[in-house]
Amino acid sequence: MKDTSSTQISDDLPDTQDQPGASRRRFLKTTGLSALGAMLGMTVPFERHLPSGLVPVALAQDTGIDLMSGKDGLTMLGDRPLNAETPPHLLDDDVTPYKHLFVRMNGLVPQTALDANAEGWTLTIDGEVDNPLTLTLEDLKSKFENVTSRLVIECGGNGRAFFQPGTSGNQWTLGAIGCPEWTGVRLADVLKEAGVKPSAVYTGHYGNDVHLSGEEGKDVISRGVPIEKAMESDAIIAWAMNGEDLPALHGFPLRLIVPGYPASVSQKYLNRIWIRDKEHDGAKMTGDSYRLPAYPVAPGTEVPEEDMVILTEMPIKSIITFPQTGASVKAEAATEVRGHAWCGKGDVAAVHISTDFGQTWQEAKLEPAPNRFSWQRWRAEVVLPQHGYYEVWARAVDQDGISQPPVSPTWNPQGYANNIQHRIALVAEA
Ligand SMILES: Nc1nc2c(c(=O)[nH]1)N[C@H]1C(S)=C(S)[C@@H](COP(=O)(O)O)O[C@H]1N2
Ligand SMILES: [Mo]
Repeated sequence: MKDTSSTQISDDLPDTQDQPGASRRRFLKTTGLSALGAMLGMTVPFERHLPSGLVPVALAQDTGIDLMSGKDGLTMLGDRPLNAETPPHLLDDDVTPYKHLFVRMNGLVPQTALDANAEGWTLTIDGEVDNPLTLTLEDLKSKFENVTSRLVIECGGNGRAFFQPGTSGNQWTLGAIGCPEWTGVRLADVLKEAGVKPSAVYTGHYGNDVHLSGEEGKDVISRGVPIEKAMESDAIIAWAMNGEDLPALHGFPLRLIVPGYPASVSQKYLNRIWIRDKEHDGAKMTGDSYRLPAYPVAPGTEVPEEDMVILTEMPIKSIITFPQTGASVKAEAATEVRGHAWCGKGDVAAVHISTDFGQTWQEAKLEPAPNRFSWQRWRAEVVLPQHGYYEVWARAVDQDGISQPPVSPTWNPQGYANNIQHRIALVAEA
């Protein structure tokens, strides 16, 4: 696995444009040195000695430290933008609490969110609709049925670290995933109120987070989904997570949750949904971003852009959340193993586990989902026959009989949708 300690690149492309060094250089080129002083609000006497490529600490939103203060046990992948994942054993809760929810920022947390200031916030629905809408939070809360559901968000790049050869972007292992409880209104209800025209093809989502370059009005990320997906009843426009206002890191005051798809479509800091008459072409919607080759390719292949297709449904997947990998258990005694399973198509069909490196499998007990697109709890009892080293492997199966591979699935240039089986180590004591 690659060294992740200095990962600062985007989850999207080897797009140097999004690296701090590049933005700093562009910043110097386009705005001149005195702008740095203006941004810091004071003169910078040794400005000429600031090495090119180094972002001044005061501008780096290294408030990363402060921003992470309510988080517990997450692994930092980078602080500009802020990215952190959760070790599997901290994802044991049925409903992921704030402290254990991964963070994926493509840009900087907007000031409105840092200040928890929703005053005057509106959500605009425009484009291919009969009645464009501009809704306040109050409008949303009062004019549409309120719904609460547990919905998985999983980064499209979760599992990227396991691909060989490695692909660029955040080296997520297993923990860019969570299943909090969201409260809001159905996206479909709001779109119906706006009156979607027959010409509608795609949604385009916008938020007010700040581009790493600091350039105003430059979109950080603007993705969308086919209009048919948006009109399903599962997607919600949420203002609360686990019964409280959305936290700054997770989209205050409003975000989309479009379950089943990579979480990049679940726009945080949501202020506009533009209904398009063609596939949306916003930031990180085109090129290689969140796209897979249309056909299987050999690892390391360069794939022409026109052969890349948008990643939609996330594959079947599971994690083992208990015991923690490396734990000691008693040989010849029943040991509980448990975790969660989820699938971009909806419900999971089954979970199997193995303690003999995949020679034999036993079926785990799988609980029904409280609602579609929640993850599902599974449990199994294993008996390890004698003292020694074991591994527990877990594999979930989807409604079509498709399961998780024991090694990374088909390689793709940006390292998306890796649903390799999760394995933990167990030591059985006599
Ligand atoms: N406005 C905005 N929305 C965004 C992003 C972002 O950078 N800005 N990142 C997306 C990506 S790539 C992911 S994986 C999820 C992460 O959600 P979380 O940080 O709440 O866990 O938010 C999505 N929505
Ligand atoms: Mo993501």
